[in-house]
Amino acid sequence: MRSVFKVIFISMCMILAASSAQAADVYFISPADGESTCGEFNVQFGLSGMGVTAAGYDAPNTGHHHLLIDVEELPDLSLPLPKSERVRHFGGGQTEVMIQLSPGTHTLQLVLGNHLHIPHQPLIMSEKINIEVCAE
Ligand SMILES: [Cu+2]
Repeated sequence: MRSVFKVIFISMCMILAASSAQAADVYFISPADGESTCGEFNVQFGLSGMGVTAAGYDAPNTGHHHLLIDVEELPDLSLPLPKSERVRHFGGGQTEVMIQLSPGTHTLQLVLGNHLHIPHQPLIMSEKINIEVCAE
């Protein structure tokens, strides 16, 4: 009988662990999808179910933000994310940034990466949002 309870307890722990991993979510606090903006604007990154840490620190259940700007074709997500103007790393553990983009429509997307800049598996990626930048 005791071993039955042990199995049930272990199973419940595994379910809880799995559901907490699935609960991780990355999202934009701002701007909102479809928002119009002029000039420099603030992008705030939201994360639930995990913690933010600086790149290089291998702490469980943590990662750092990557902002994808106008990225239509995702890079190989099993490798460290490349670093460019369109794939920006926030390896200092930042959760927001001021950016300026050319007038027109742009897409923004967030991807969480581990201490080696490799996206987590399963992926922790935001919806892709659209923003409209005005011509000043
Ligand atoms: Cu990175």
